[in-house]
Order: sequence, then C-alpha cells, then structure tokens
Amino acid sequence: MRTMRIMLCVCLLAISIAGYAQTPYLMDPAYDPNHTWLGWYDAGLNTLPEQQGWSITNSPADSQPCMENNVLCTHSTVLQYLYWARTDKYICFPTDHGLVVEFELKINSSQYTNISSNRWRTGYTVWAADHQGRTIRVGIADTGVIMSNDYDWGYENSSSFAPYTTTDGFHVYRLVIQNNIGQLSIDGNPVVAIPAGSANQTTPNRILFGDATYHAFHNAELKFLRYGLTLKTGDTDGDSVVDLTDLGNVAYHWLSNDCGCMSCCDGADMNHSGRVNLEDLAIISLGWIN
Ligand SMILES: [Ca+2]
Ligand SMILES: [Ca+2]
Repeated sequence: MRTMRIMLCVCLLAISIAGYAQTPYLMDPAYDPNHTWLGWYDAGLNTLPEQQGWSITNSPADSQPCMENNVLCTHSTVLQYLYWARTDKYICFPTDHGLVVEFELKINSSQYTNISSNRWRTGYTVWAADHQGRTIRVGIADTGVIMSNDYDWGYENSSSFAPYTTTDGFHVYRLVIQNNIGQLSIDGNPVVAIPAGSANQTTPNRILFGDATYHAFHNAELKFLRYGLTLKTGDTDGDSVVDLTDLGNVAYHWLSNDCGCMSCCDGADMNHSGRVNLEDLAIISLGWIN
C-alpha cells in the first residue's frame, strides 16, 4: 500500500514540477527558497490585502488605506483600528520549525505612548499567535521597537523599548519564533527578543498587521508581509534536503485530513492546512527544483 502511494506521489510530483508555474506558491520560494511560506500579502500586485485573502478591521472608518506605486499606504489620525488578519493556518510556537514573519515597512510616523502606568501602545503593530493563543506582538514606533507577549501590552510582559530609526526608508523586519522564543531582527540585525508567554492570550492562529492598538496614531507604507516555517521549502523533516524521504512522508500521509498542529503529519502537511494533498505536493515540487 505504501509503495503504491509513493508511486502515485512520484507521478503527481512529475506532473506538479511540469506545471509548477501555475501553483500559487511560485512567488515566494522564487524570492526566498529557504522557507515554506504559509501566507502572504504582496503590495506589488497593487491590490489591497482584503483582495488577497486578508480580513480587514477598519473601525471607525475615519481614514482609508490606499495603494500608491505598489505600496500599501495606511494612516490613522483618530482613535481607530485599521488592521488586517488571517487565521487559516496552524501555527506552532513550541517547535523547531516555529514561525517566521517577514515584512518590508517604512514608518513615516508612529506614536509610542503609555495609556496607563503599566500598558503601552504603538501606532503600528504586527502580531502572531499560535494554535493555543500564545502571542508575540511587535510594536513599531518612529523611535524604536518593543515586543509583548500578553493580551494587553503590559510592561511586565514586554521587552525593553529598543531605540531604532524606522523612518529613514524601508526596512526588512523579521520575527522568528522557535521553541517559544521570539527574536526580532531589522535588516538582518537582531534587535530585541522575548518568550512567547502563556496560552489563551488572543485569537488562535492569527497573523495580524496594521494599527491594532487603537490608542496611537501612525502613517506607514508596506511593500509585503509573509509568514511561514523556518523549514526549507519542501523539506518535511528538517534535514535541509528535499528528497525521496520528504516525498515518502507525503505519500504515507496522503489524503490525511486530521493533521495536528505539533507534528503536522510528520511535516507532510507542509502548508499547515490540516490536510495532506496536492497543495503539499506542489510545495515539495518547488523545493525539488530549487
Ligand atoms: Ca528533508
Ligand atoms: Ca496541507
């Protein structure tokens, strides 16, 4: 039975490689083959995030987002939520493959304020939460960055505020969460780190960007945001090679639809959808040819 599954997957792999240009995964591995990307927003397509599968929260809708020269422009000048989120992929902080969130952002202005003696807010934020609601939140101000791991941005559950000039152009921010530790780098330089903290702090499996703190204003431009695993594209077992072992993993779990979060069917559920199917084989094929 397993041999038949592997033969089936070999045939499908060949078909998938031949037709890989049609897969929805081409853009990101072509840009960076070192990660299995689970989702993204690409302002280069000149469409708003809600047209690329993200849910928008704009309340009260005082200011509207816009596209200008393949960049997403946002600003808030009143007390306003203006952010986008997705919750459709399993996220698992306490693992080696964890989570990577990468985005290219220019801050024109973003406040860093205290709203009480023990809570802070910034005008621009990026959050991640795993399947048990553990969270890591990055606050980006025009004078620096700070991270928190609780539901209400309490100083007792935050890093120190790291001074950084975020307004002098676009910077690439990279949040890597592995084994429950989150590390933020900017343009490849480690800036600040924090543990993921306790469960049930927020909506599970949520990736979020924009003004989600309500109490601080911002003006910013975003080129892209993407999130995924630290594993190389198509690598199910973390040995940094895409080969017959990875194909065998997919074959063994072929058409499983109950993949849990932590093992994700031995890594065969490459896009953390809960199922092993042609989408995962498409990712294997991309890793195979890169
Ligand atoms: Ca492998
Ligand atoms: Ca899958």
